[in-house]
Amino acid sequence: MSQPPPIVLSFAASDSSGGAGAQADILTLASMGCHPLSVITAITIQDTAGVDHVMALDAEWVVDQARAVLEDMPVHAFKIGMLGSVETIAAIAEVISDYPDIPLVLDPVLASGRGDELASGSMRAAMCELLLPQATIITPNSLEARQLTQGDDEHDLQHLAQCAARLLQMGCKYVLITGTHENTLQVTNHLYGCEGVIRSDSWYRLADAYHGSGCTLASAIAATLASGLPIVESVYEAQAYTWQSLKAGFRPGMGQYLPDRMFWARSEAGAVQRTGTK
Ligand code: PXL
Repeated sequence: MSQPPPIVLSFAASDSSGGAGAQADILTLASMGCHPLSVITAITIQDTAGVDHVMALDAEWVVDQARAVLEDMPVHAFKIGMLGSVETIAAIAEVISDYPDIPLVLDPVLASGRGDELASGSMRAAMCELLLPQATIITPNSLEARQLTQGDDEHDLQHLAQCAARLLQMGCKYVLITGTHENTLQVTNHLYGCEGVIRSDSWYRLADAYHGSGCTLASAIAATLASGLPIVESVYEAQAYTWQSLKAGFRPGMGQYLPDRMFWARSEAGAVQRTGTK
């Protein structure tokens, strides 16, 4: 019998467009050969153009979903995305503190691609205080990295290396800052550890704006860590997977493009070869 799939627990909000959030995590994790466990933190009403409403679930419901599956199955990695409320952040922090050996990928979701706020100032503070110190890796884009580190001392923290150093000081082990929002020809992503930059990868800049690219990247890191890859390779493999899913992206509605996380299932090599119908 083949090996059972690694199990990854995603804490995320439902995205009715299927582009980001829990749906993005489930698609990515399944596409990368993992079994996704899904703890819903909030429900959004949204389409491919943006988020209209958010309803956070009671923290108790979030905890009960997590405890039920954690007591039943071995989990090989955690991935945390959009959180819904300060109470939920505190509750999740307490749950995961019981599992210090499970790698944790934290995607600090602050806003949608359209700019809709998805985390208040107090949620941002709670995330930094309670979740960041437990994270194996945090995956902000450059805007989020600046927002998470700004304003708490006299230094100019605009420089991304300084942002990374500050995030590492706050207690996570690694920081991957993505460069989509920087004014550069290619998109360059930097992985930082306590010794400074560990790897930098540049990718051909695709023309379109995608919804759910950050969730895809963070879930892909969780999938590769769950499969046992060391962090440096995990981050590369996850970027390569994400870039391919963006390149295969499609525009199902009137707003943004969505990554196709199942690109391989429709490629010539990966597609099921039909040999005839009965
Ligand atoms: O891409 C960040 C994100 C995460 N989770 C949910 C979202 C978004 C962005 O819109 O809606 C549910």
